[in-house]
Amino acid sequence: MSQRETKPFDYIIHNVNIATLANQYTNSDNPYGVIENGCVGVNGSVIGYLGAYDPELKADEYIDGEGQWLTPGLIDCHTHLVYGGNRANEFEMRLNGAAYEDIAKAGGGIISTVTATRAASEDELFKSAAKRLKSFMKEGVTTIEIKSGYGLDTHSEIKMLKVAKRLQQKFPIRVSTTFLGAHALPPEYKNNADAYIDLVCNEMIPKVAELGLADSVDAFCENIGFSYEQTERVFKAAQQHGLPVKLHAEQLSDQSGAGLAAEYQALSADHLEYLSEESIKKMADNGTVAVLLPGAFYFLRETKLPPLEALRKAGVPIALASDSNPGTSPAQSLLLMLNMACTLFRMTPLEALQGVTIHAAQALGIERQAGSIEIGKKAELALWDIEHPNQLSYQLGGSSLSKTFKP
Ligand code: DI6
Ligand code: FE
Repeated sequence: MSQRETKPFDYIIHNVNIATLANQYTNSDNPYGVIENGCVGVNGSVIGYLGAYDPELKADEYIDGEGQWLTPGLIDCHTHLVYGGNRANEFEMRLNGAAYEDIAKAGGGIISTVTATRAASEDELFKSAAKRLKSFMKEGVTTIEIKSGYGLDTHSEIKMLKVAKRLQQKFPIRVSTTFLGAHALPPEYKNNADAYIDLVCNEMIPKVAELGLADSVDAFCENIGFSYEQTERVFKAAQQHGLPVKLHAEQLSDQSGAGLAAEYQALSADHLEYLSEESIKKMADNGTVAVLLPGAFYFLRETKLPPLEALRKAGVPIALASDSNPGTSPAQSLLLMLNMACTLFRMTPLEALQGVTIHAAQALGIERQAGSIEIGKKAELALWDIEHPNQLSYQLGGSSLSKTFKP
């Protein structure tokens, strides 16, 4: 008590129901780890008190939660938020009969966004990404991962990552940056993918690491992306530069990419519709998070479901993300992804919420700071005008966010 009296909290949020999603508070009777009519005390940027309201608690500011619900701030752990142009025209093409792979092979798809991204200035990229970012923030997102991957030359990849860093400076949000140079083959390396991977490994990764522009390295392992061997070369280069890896894996076919990623202690393997039992086991053994992306599944009208039951059985943590990108998931809503994960994948509302909080934090390697409400973690919180947190998955559009707290 004496410590509290001498050093009051910066602020206290009281009269709130708290869905902590923290292991220490969850059990089978209380799966969301709820503290009813609870109170959170924050010092600096850190949660210093969590529990019942105690009139002895002193603070500079008292915030009345009016009986609303407090959750961890939401985390979108897989986005391509920064890019030039949009691909509404290709959306229309697909509705007139063309397949995603046909469009990619015809030089459209990712490459058309590469052309627009290369042509755009840093300011232009910032402006268009900021618009999308605001839309995510209106729904309680306090951490967002942003990948490069539409520059595909050293200068343009760095330009994208700098824009992502600038978004973090200009908005009250945590941005985790990912270098995705091995996203697609740029036109100047047509039929020479190995030479492009040389460039990624020998020039881009060292440069990005030296400039401190990336928190991790990703690749697109797919028959229209990069092979298993090429992906492994990217992982080795990342490892040499001390950067953790993650992977776009098994989105359109099984390339054993998720298993490879797990062998490199990847933070996450993402997409996973075509994931095999063998790779699931490797993910479970190595603590690699499965990131499911219902937006891309929906937008491509994919029919092969990710193996949810097998992932559950193996105890692989499952995260959910928007994959916000101009080609396969032009999403600007993370809450919508919760609903899609429930309706399309049959995830439960609890799993969906864990997927954008505690499991998403693990997918970004920030689980010691964010993802649940616990003493010692950062006060990155969202306050909702709802009757129960399951409503976040239930609602189809709209946002019940009252406020976010972000240091
Ligand atoms: N998989 C995807 O769904 C996106 N990237 C990837 O590797 C698609 C990116 C795009 O089409 O622009
Ligand atoms: Fe993606």
